[in-house]
Amino acid sequence: MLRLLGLAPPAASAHAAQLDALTTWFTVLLALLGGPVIVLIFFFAIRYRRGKEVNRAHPPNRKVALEVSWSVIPFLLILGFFIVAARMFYEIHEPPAGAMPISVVAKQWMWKFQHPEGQGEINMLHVPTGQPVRLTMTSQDVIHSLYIPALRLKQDLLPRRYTEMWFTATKPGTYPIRCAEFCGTDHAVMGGGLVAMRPDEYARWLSGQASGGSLATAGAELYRRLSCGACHDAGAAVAAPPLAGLYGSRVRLADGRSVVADDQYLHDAIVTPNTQAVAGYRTIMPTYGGVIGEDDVLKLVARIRELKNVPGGRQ
Ligand code: HEC
Ligand SMILES: [Cu+2]
Repeated sequence: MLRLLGLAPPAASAHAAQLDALTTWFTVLLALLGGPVIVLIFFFAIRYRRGKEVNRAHPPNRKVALEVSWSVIPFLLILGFFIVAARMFYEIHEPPAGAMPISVVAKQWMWKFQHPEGQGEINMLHVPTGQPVRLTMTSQDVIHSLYIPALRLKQDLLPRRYTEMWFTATKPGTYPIRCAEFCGTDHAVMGGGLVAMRPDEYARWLSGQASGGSLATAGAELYRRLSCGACHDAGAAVAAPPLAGLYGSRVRLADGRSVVADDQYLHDAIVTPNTQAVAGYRTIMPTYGGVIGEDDVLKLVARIRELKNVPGGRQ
């Protein structure tokens, strides 16, 4: 209905359609509940205005059942909406297993998208329809916010933090992408497009794009170039924890905390190692924060994630 009235952008995901329905019906409910009150305010204001000859006696007139009903029924109706809305909220924060991972790095003033097979894009994001897509996002500089109105989705991208967002595009087409967080001089032109394509077209598009190998392959290459192995490989002269089997395991830190090695942990271990040194090691790992960009960190993280199942790794 919102779309028919021209009040909403096109809806290109199941979530968008659901959210529009929720908004529409909630508006209808509020109009039904609030409308009579407003009408009565005007009615009484005019009927009982000063100087008007009218019966102002106000005999007590209690109808308990009526009073209870007009409190309880709206309460239950609104509670129903709350439950539906809360379920949708959780759904959009739980990417399904097997969603296609795409990484996003924002910087003043562009979006860099990286497909799992390594194809990179600037400002345009091509995705297949009918396939859940999970975006892992971070920022190279200030806070940005990835806003795709046609998906009714918006999520901030924070420097040094990974945030996530997922969707399944349902309708092929090109939809605008905007930055929804003021981020500097050219914020207004920081945008782009989401191109939803039929899966066969997407496959054709993808195979026509240059790829430097998957993220993890690029990460392995970086690992070599930055000589991480000089400390971390078996038999290195320096004592550093082995990275095989690290992802998803529990790590005991020098300050006594015990944390799970997830993407964010690996990110921080590389960018600011001294904030979370591993127990039992000297803090000699170089800080890579100012040395490599967030897109390179994502590659290293992808590589270390891949080392999860290497035999002989830690538990
Ligand atoms: C000079 C030696 C050295 C180099 C080079 C080095 N590291 Fe480290 N790294 C360490 C040491 C020592 C630790 C454990 C102490 C700490 O956490 O600071 C560590 C910890 C880590 C951890 C956390 C490990 C765990 O068990 O939780 C990760 C992940 C990591 N390094 C990744 C890398 C990557 C990726 C590179 C290359 C970009 C790299 N390191 C380069 C010495 C090094
Ligand atoms: Cu921005």
